[in-house]
Amino acid sequence: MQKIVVLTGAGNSAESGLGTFRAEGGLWAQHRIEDVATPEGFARDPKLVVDFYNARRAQAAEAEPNAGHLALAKLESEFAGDVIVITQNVDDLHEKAGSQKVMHMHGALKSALCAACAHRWPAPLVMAPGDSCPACNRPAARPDIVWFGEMPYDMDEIFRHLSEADIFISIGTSGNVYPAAGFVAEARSAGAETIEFNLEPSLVGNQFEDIRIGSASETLPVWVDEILQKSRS
Ligand code: BV8
Repeated sequence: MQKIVVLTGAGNSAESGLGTFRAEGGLWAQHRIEDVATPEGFARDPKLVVDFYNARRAQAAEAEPNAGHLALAKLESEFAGDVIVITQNVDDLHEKAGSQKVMHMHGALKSALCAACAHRWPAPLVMAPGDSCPACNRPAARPDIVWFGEMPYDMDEIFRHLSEADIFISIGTSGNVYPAAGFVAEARSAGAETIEFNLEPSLVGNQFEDIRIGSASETLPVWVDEILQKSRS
């Protein structure tokens, strides 16, 4: 059974109105990474961090999936083999588009995490520092987001998928952040065909066999139809 492994980044959600990180005026331009996406930043100023994610949670709640998300959902439902989406994004646009097999390696805005007992529950739209955990009652609730220096989720399962990939595609990510930026090397060593979809080559663009330049909402639907056509012939 053919397996397609998909990695998505902020560029996949850009056309749904959600800011990317490194474009000028992007999320990191308004805040320093160290202040809003590290455990140290959270310890230093929990309100700044919780409010940063409250704003993004509210924005994501209003956002609609774009043609790129819908193409990936169509691929999963119509492709004869297996399609796994591994996303660096913390929005739920893949799920809103109908994708079922989605792995949020950097966490999710819709989830809350207890720093004391590791319980997870659906995050309220607005979180506040010191919210108590519904399981252990301690005031240790935090956004269920993987910050810099923290271990991304489900890495063992992700590396297994990469070792089994026949095709690996990476969409809308700049290749700045590891371990996600290292996935193409893993997939290549497993013999997968590798394709990057971006407005411009990423920092690891030279590791891909093929690159489709353009907006994901345009390049992805074209590629998905090609793949579905090929798998039917
Ligand atoms: C870990 C959640 C190990 C937060 C995120 C040196 C010092 C310290 C650390 C490190 C270091 N070197 C490496 C590291 C590790 C560090 C890292 O990689 N740092 C970088 C900055 C150098 N990584 C980590 O810390 C990771 N953990 O390594 O743990 C470990 C080992 C043992 C024990 C414990 C731990 C954890 C990283 C996760 C951080 N959290 N997100 C949040 O969302 O607020 S990362 C954050 O940036 C996003 O989640 C996203 O994943 C990531 C990358 O951003 P992109 O998605 O690529 O977005 P970007 O804006 O950069 O690019 C957008 C792209 O889209 C562009 O290429 C653009 O051209 C394209 N585009 C735009 N529009 C479109 C488009 N493409 C197509 N169509 C369009 N329309």
